[in-house]
Amino acid sequence: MPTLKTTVQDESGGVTVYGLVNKAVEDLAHTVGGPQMWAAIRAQAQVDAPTFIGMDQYPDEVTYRLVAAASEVLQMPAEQVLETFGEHWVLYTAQEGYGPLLDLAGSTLPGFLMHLDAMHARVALTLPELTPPSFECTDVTEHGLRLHYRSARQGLEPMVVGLLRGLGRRFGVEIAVAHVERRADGAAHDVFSVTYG
Ligand code: 1MF
Repeated sequence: MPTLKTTVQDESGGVTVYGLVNKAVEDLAHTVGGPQMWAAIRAQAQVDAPTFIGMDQYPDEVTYRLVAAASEVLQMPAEQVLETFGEHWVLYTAQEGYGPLLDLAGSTLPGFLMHLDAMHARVALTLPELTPPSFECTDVTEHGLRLHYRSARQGLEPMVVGLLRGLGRRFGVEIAVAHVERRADGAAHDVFSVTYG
């Protein structure tokens, strides 16, 4: 018998995400418009719980609903919500006790990006249900690299742009990002050309 839960899981491809991600969305809503903004987004997304537990897992579908709701409430494209969220994630996790984890991954933008898969592997040791994306760097020079993004999740490419902007701020470098190959257009995976300096 199809319960609500199975329906939700079917729609999200069975993928779940740690509540920390939804808490970061909540934190961003508070930053942008205070508790009223979060209440409006939560209502639009039909999320009943007032908040999330960081170490609990939720269907991805809840997060996608929050992004769609934020897009409605803020009258801004979902792509822009995702990009803003990616940038906020870097700031938020640094504030929420994951600064040392981020420090460990590297002290320069290219160094950090080259260690991202190792960082996720480290997190996954204690959080086996983590579904981390993979970020592979090729064509690395002093001024740029190609970032190959592979994920079990779909539609989050704008978030990668935001993550890169957040990292640019973290490391105090100017960055430019171009999305040069798209899985949505039939490419094997998404590729970003990143320049920095
Ligand atoms: O599957 C997951 O639950 C999951 C959660 C977060 C998978 C990945 C991530 C992090 N990632 C989000 C975008 C994913 C897009 C995709 O799936 O295609 C961002 C990765 C990232 C990129 C650039 C710079 C920093 C990044 O992340 C740093 C990071 C990654 C994971 C955590 C913290 C910082 C993390 C820590 C604890 C977690 C979950 C994730 O769970 C908790 C939380 C509280 C208590 C116990 C466990």
